[in-house]
Amino acid sequence: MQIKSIDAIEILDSRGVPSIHTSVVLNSGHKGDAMVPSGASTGKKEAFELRDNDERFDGKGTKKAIENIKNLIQPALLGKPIEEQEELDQIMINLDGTRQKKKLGANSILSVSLACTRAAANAMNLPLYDYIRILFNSKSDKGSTLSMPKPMLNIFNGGAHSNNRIDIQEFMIMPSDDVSFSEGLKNCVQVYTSLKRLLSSKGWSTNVGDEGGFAPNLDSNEEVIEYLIKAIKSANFSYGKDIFISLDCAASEFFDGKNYILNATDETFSSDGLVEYYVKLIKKFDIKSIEDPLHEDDWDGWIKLTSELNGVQIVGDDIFVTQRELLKKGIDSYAGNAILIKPNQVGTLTESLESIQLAKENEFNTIISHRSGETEDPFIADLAVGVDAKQIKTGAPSRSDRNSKYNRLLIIENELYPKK
Ligand code: 2PG
Ligand code: MG
Repeated sequence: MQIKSIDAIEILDSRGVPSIHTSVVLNSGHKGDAMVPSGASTGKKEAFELRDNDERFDGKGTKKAIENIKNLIQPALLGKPIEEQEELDQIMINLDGTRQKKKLGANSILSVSLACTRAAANAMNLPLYDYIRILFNSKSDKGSTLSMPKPMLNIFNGGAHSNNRIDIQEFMIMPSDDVSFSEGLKNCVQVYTSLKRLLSSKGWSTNVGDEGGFAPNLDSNEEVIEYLIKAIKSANFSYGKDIFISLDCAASEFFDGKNYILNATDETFSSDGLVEYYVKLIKKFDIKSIEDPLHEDDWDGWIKLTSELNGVQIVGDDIFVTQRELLKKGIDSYAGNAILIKPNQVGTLTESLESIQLAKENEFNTIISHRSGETEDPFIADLAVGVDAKQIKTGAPSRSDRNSKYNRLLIIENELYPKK
């Protein structure tokens, strides 16, 4: 089956910022579409998001990116076989020709890449997650079986995702491995509701940040964690047994070029000082996973923290930006032990799958992730299941841009393990 036409329009993401919806039509009549997300705390080496930089939408329009899809990508892909995801992605990579996909824009390329994946799955009458599994296994010795991921729910938003003074960007809860996806999600929703009640009873606002988590102006990172633990307990769960806490510090956002500045508590740390701060914090509160604890170029700090924390998941987001070469450097230098996978940081499905393969070959954990600016497209839910990622991070259980992923996972779980 071959590509007959590709069309794209400008749509809006969850922050009201323009994004792209792309649809691919095959000569068989089958179709596939995709929408792409956008980050706020972005890594410097991420693939490039092409924006119009004109008077519309504060310069954030996507008309140029859409023109590129119609006038440059479409002619290059017309008539190409849809089953050849790698070849399709490679054609776009070559057509762009730049390291960060600056010519066509990674937003254009990714929307076509993912729409092609969906069109192929539809044409083969396969669920998207199953088609992704086939693609993934065709290139990997480490074959994937389908599995439901453990959700990481960001129920308190700080940093660049809110306007409070809290420096750590994401305070997440995770259910235990012993329960099913739906049971774990239900338990986390109960904690989310219990946190809302608790904050409200203390007179705090329960308005939410970009990823659906609460965002009141608490005094410190520690105070947020204490609230989370209280919420877990008052929902009748055992902290450290039923529900765990993980953090995304997004430390590049509070690094001033020399030091790390925690605004909420008015503290300044060197890299070594921040490592010490984390070691204490993680031990005190039994934190299970920490993402971007140090800024993306602070490799020495990353290596130090990784060597000091045994048994804690240390996740690279801005430092690896879903790119193989950076992940390879992390693996070789013992910087971190897990990678966050965001397809729009690299720009094609094929390159995302390659990074996941490299992670798996080296026993790095893989967490599939949303962006803070999302759409209702649940592609990452199928991706997490198809590559057997074990973990997915997609915000609080609130707002449909986040719940579209959780809901898709509930549907997939019911397909894979139907309830009698
Ligand atoms: C992150 C993400 C998603 P953003 O840092 O992990 O939670 O945020 O999309 O703003 O980079
Ligand atoms: Mg992050």
